[in-house]
Formats: sequence, C-alpha cells, structure tokens
Amino acid sequence: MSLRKLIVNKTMAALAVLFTAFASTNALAQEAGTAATAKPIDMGPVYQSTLFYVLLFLLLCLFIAIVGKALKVYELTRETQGKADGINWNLVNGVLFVVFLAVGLYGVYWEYAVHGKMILPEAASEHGKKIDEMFNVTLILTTIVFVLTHLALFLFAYFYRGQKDRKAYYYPHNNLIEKIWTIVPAIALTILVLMGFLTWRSIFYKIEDPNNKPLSVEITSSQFQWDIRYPGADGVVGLKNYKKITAINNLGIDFGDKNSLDDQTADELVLPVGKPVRLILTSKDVIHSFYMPHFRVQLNTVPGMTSYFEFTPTITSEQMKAKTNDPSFKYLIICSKICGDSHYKMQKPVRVVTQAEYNEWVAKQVPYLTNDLRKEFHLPVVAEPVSAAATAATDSTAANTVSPNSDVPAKTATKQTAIKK
Ligand SMILES: [Cu+2]
Repeated sequence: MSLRKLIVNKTMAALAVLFTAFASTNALAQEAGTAATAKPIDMGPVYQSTLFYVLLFLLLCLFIAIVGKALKVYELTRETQGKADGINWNLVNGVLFVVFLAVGLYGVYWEYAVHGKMILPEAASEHGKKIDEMFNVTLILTTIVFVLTHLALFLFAYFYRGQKDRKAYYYPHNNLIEKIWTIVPAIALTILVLMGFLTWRSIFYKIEDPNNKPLSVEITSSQFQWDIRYPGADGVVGLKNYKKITAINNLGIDFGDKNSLDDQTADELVLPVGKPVRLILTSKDVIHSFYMPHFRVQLNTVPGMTSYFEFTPTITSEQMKAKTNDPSFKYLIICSKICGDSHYKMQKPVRVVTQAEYNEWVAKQVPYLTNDLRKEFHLPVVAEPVSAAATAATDSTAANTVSPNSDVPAKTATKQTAIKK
C-alpha cells in the first residue's frame, strides 16, 4: 500500500482515532485513580527495570517515526499542490553534522575535565613513571589526531553538502596526500612502539644490584583469593608442588626443601619503600591477573607457570595519604581478569612502609610451618608458641648459613628457639 493510499485510507484513520481515544482515556483513568488514593507511587523499581528503558526507547522511536511521517505528509502535500520543496534536507543534514561535531567535542572536553580527575594518582613505583609518560604521550597524540580528523570529517560534510547549483568535483587521487598520511602515522607509531619496547625491556630485564638485592615475595592466586608467602630469614621462598596440596597445606609447599621451613604467611602485602621487590606469581586454578594499579604492575598468573615482576615502590602509604588528601587511602592488589562469579572479591591491601617498620612487621608474621604440617612432613614438633624465625632453626645447617637477606635484623637470629631433633 503506497503512502498516499495509506494516508487517505479511512479504516486506518478510524483505527488511529480509536487508538488515540483509548490511550488518552486510559491515561486519564490512571491519573484519577492515583489522585483518589493520594499515595505517591514508588517509582524506584520502575527506573531500575530494563523493560522501562526498552519501552522508553520504543516510545522515542515511535515519536521520531511520527515526526518523520508528518514531515513526509507535509512534503507530499506541497508536491501534489505543485509547490517547490518545502524542506532543504541537504542543509538540515549539514547543520546536524555541525551540531553533532560541537556536542561530540564538548563531550570529549567534559570527559577529560570531569573523568580526567578520577584517574589514578601519581605512580608509586620507579617504572610506573615511565608507563605514565608513555600513556600521556599516546593520549596527547591520539587526542590531537582525533580532534583534527573529526573537524575535517564533519566540517567537510557541512561545507560540501549537496546544493542545486553545485556539481561534485571528481578528485580520485593525490600522491602527495597519500604520502603524508602514510609516512607521518608510520613514523609516529614506530616511535610509540619503540618507546613501549624499550620500556618493557627496562622493566623485565633488570641488572641486579648486589648491594640492593630484591625482596622475594610469592603470590598465589586462586578462586577467589590471593595468598602471600614471605621468604623468612633466609630470604629465599621455598619450593612448592601442587601434588603436595592437602587440607592443611593449601599452597602445596614442599617442606622437604629447607628454604620453605622459615617461610611466612601474611594477610597483607607489606613492602619496604625504595627496596626492589621480586614478585613470584603463580595460580592454583584458572588464569587470574595480578594487578596493583598504583604501582602500574600487572601480570597474569597462570596455572603451571611461574611469572616474575620486579619493581621498586617509591611512595609510602602514609605519604600517599597526604598526597591524595585521603586519610583512608589504601594501595590494593586486585584481579583484573574475570575469573569467576566472585572475581570482584579478589582484593588484598598493600602497605608501603619504611625499612624499620617493615623489619618490625615481618618479625611478627606467622610461619607457614605449623605443628600439624610438621607431623605431615615427619619433621620434629616444636613447643608452642613459636616465633617467626624459630622454624629456620629446624635445619641444622641453618645456623651456619649466612642470611642473604641483609635487611633481616641480626637480633632475630638470637631469638631462635633451639629445637631438639
Ligand atoms: Cu581472579
């Protein structure tokens, strides 16, 4: 049925009238009902339902369709009366392009001004500054390109809109322009990629400073938690084997390895400021992503594979509280891979403290090796309570071993409880 026929169709017109009458009566009845009960309706659940927004969208579509049809009717009427075009659609489209450009660019500005303030605070690690630098350079370059290309795109659509007395100019090719828009982005991208490559190398291929050896800390991810293991007085995190996982040996630590004997567990990750930290990252079940946003540290933890990330924290938690003007500020470990239904719960607090505070804290951490585990591994049982460093003495050679971790205070060694084999 052609549109003209549709408009003059009496049945359709009658149906439209009936529909309008029904809709308005219904609305009036509802209004009256509301007034009678005089109870305000709680619209909260309505605004939260998807159906509400779907209906709203359909209503908007209907509104646009009605406006479109009305305009079409107007134009057809003019046409049948032999009058010239009523609406210059080319001009309307051209102007809409300019409006869209203005609104869009304002949106970009708003994003930068409002959401820009919500970005992470200053990087709290050495390499983090380089990552931020790269991020900023990329952002500035892409913003310039974005604004220029969009100005060109939308303004061309406006200035060169269709006009009756203008004929399109056929311009198929220009070698100079082709060269410019090939070579310039190629150079810019090469520089960006090289910057990324060199930064990556400087983060992952470090030359160890013998006077400032990294503190090793093992992090094990599982659905849905992070387990932290400190190396104890010997500075070496002991071996681990999934075959040794039992009800009480949740990480599968191999206590046959003497380096495991003094390992400690902790509820939070505490790091001394200015000291390199070597994270040993593993996973028990699925792939998780170890993410410490404030330090710009992120690496997947993969089952059956050990990954390492070395970095140096540069700002203590207390300093960051002052810098961000937020007394409740906390560094965090989070999981940035959707690893299951409770993925969002994978959080652990991180605290960056001075070396002295760290020494004091680490001495108080509990050893992994409990008496139950000692029985399981046929190791001599010790009298409770046991100090963190005590377990190191189980191995007779431990007393003769010089601790490679120079930061563990010498006095902890004197605190060791003698254990009879
Ligand atoms: Cu996860």
